[in-house]
Amino acid sequence: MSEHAVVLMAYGSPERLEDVPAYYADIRGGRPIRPELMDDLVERYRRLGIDQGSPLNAITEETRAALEQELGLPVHTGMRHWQPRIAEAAERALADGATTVVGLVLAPHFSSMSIARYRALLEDALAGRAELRFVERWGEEPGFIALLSHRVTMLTRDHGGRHVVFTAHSLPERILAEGDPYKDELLRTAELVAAQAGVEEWSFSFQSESATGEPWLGPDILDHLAALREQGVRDVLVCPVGFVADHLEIKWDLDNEAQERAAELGITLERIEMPNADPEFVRTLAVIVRRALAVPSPV
Ligand code: FEC
Repeated sequence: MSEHAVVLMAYGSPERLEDVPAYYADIRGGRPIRPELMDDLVERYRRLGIDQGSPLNAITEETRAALEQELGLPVHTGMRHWQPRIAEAAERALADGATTVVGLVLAPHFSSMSIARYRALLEDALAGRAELRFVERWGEEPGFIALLSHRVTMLTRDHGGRHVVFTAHSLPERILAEGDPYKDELLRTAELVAAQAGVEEWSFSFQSESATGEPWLGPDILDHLAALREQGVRDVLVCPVGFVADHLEIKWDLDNEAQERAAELGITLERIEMPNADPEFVRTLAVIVRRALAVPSPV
């Protein structure tokens, strides 16, 4: 029994190819899916090798276990679009006797279309049965900035003139008119990492937009690489700031699609390793949780 618990939330990923239709239906929230888009998604997961397991789910479990050990508190995984669901994680925390639950999403930047949805799922599941301390954003967390800037430094210091492209998942452009802070928060993280890594040549682009028929935030990385090439850039380091783990959007959209486009353009493209379950990253997550619980971090 523990009065404090953490619900650690992530996007979630299908474990087998047969799960892809149900997973995609969950993402679409019941809205129809064109058959060619479903076929395309199944094919991407097949080429990702999902039948050997989903990297995202495995890394999330590794992170959960390490965070639990670091904090000495129960940490339960809740997936937004797969199992275990956020509601199951909330029930487990309550069954453990938690009266205060910290909600932490493995995505650093707030958006009404992202973090707010995780929050609503957790709030509904807890239904007032425990106090919720929800972490809405952590994109400026010093440990996170230090981890990314260290990785950027290691991959730029011997590469004079290397251009760093920071990336994050795109969202429909309409969020800007709604005053959503997502884009500003992403740019702030990029600025902080670039400053700490001493990088002067950098830019920001979005990735992984969906074919939903409305405009999404850009520039998309595939177009951005072409624009950079026109400016004479030949050597690019990609630093994703809106994701923290290896998953489809990294292993497919960057390591296959963007890599292929870069090769066509004659650009050398490398990316930093994702934080995944790196002990330094887990310590940063622990700092965030302890702050939410107002327990001082050990020095
Ligand atoms: O490895 C995996 O299996 C899962 C990878 C994955 C991550 C992820 C993160 C984010 N998404 C965000 C927003 C949207 C919006 C839509 C949307 C659609 C998809 C589809 C797949 C998918 N997302 Fe995702 N996202 C991941 C996977 N995402 C698969 C459906 C096929 C496709 O469009 O390619 C559009 C929904 C709609 O159609 O209505 C919007 C945001 C993030 C980053 C924050 C987070 O991790 O929660 C924002 C990982």
